[in-house]
Amino acid sequence: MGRTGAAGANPSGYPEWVNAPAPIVLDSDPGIDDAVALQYLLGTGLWDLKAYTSVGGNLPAEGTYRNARSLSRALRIDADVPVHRGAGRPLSRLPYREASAFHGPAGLGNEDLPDSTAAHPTESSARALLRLSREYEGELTVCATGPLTNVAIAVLEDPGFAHRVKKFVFMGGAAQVPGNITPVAEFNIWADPDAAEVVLSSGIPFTMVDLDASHRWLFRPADLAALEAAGPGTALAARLMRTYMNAYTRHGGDGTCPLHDPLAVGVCGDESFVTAADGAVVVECGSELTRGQTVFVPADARRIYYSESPALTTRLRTTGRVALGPGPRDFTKDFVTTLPRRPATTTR
Ligand SMILES: [Ca+2]
Repeated sequence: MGRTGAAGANPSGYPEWVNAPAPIVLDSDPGIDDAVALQYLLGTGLWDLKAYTSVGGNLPAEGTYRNARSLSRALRIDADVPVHRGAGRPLSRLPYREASAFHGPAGLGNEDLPDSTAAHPTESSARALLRLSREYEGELTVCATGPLTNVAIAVLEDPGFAHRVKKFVFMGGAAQVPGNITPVAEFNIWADPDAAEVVLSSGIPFTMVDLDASHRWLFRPADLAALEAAGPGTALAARLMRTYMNAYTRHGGDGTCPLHDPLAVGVCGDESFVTAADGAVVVECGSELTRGQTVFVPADARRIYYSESPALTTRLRTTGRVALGPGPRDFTKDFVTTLPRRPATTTR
């Protein structure tokens, strides 16, 4: 499978292999910000996208699969990158509740994009993740921008998955700030908290790109104007972002919107878009009141918290990187300048 990043001359002068795009899977529930996250990923030129695995979340699984296929066509990767159908429901909860208030009735604003003509793979999203973790053992980055159901199924089916993945970056959770679906829970984690706990206790080398960081990298009217001025290749992204900004405004926003899912993709390549710390994240699965809350326990605080609980003391040894705010590198600027490098087409 060929590289899917931006092609062209290597300006660094280094041999091609020095900057060879690295294997990645994007696991996603498109979704407006998932859609622009895919375009951003392709625009960076950093990645060789091995599969686009869909998962239910913003819509039921059939809807996100359909949207993932049409986005792969719009970005002209459908001949090279397989799109897989994801889990139909959370691990042990009622079906996903759609988020049409933010993403529009079919998940992509008012767009009606044509379907890809690619064959439908029989392999599920979780199976594709498992296979690719073996084919690219120690090299594969997995980026998740929806509920963690597919990733959890992969872990449950083969716990070795967690140790074959080089890096797992996901958009979800709220470490030290309020939630966005309940006072304490972020949507992706709330949608399937049991899956999130399976993944975050698995030993997978994770980075949590949470609301602490994503609510700080905002997309503003001037950024929308820049996308609109960048030509037909970003017209789809501009329409989607306009819809998304309007939804945030209707829900009490100030005319800006966060770049949740693109930020997770950005952090796959460069952690300096966020400020992060080491620590454990434990997901609340037992309570209806605090369902999906992500309790962040800093690595250097583990000795003082929960010392009376052997089970929690053991659980807290499983740590990763947790975003606590924006980093020194300007993500919004990188997002706006990167998207035009990978034009999308909406023609039938
Ligand atoms: Ca998403």
